[in-house]
Amino acid sequence: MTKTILATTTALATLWSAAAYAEKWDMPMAYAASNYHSEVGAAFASCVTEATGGDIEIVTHPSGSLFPGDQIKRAVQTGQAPIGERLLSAHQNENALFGFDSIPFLATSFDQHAKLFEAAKPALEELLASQGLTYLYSVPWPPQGLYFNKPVESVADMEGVKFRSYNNATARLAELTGMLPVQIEAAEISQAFATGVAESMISSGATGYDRKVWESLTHFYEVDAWIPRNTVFVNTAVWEGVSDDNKKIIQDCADKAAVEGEKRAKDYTQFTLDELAKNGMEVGPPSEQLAAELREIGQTMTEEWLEGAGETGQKIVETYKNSN
Ligand code: PCA
Repeated sequence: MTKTILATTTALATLWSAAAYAEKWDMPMAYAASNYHSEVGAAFASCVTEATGGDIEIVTHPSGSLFPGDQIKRAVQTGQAPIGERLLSAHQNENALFGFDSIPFLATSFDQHAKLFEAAKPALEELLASQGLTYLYSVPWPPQGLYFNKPVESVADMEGVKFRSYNNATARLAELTGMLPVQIEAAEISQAFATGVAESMISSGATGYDRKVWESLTHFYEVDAWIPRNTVFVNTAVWEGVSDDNKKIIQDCADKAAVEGEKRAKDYTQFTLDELAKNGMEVGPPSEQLAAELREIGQTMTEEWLEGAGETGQKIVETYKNSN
């Protein structure tokens, strides 16, 4: 009898202490569950849950189901969610540095982009830290091209077109080409195109594929304007409460996710462009005229960014250029 009571008490105590230390981290993500960003996030979550022995269980919520994309950063900053993934270039209004990955024609291949990211990473981590966020990992999107519901040979053809934007650079691009920008999260774009709220966008083949945009759009021009990233960050106060051992485990899982994510981005690029074509879209390079006109607009946007990002921004671009 005494033995049973003792055993039960010990079991309860063990359970109790396990419960006291086990934490569940809900992780909001903005993009389709089938997209590689979300799959890599889910693998990262399992990695952490398993390797911490359940001390920290991360549960991902893709498709903007917990918080829509434009609320994720604030949710993590305010502790409503401990961790999350966000396209940081959408927060360029807070600080121009967040837009380092959306400067037209600065880094248009994955290799160039990796060097640009390398140059920007320390400043980005510092900026996040100043906002109470700790950087964990980030993953690139494929190169950005232009989608339309008609053939477009020049910037003049873009006049008055309703354009779906996802960050400051995309909105500015619309303004400079005479289009009408409307900011819409990726989770909402199929509907926006179907109802005519938007008729065009700049994005990757990946997002066009994820959202089956061939149901409304007809042309994809491989402009390769830039390569933006999604970043996973954790609330710094939450992070400080994590044991050193678990911090190391989480960082290792994050490092793996970054490597896997980049590989998946590369694999997904051609696959999704092929799928757009298979589903009836015209996929190809822009006309020479369109490419030249876009380059000129890109020049203006680059100058504007450099002005906004000040010395830190200039240093990033300089370091990047020297690394090529
Ligand atoms: N897809 C995301 C951002 C960049 C991309 O390729 C989107 O369109 O929202």
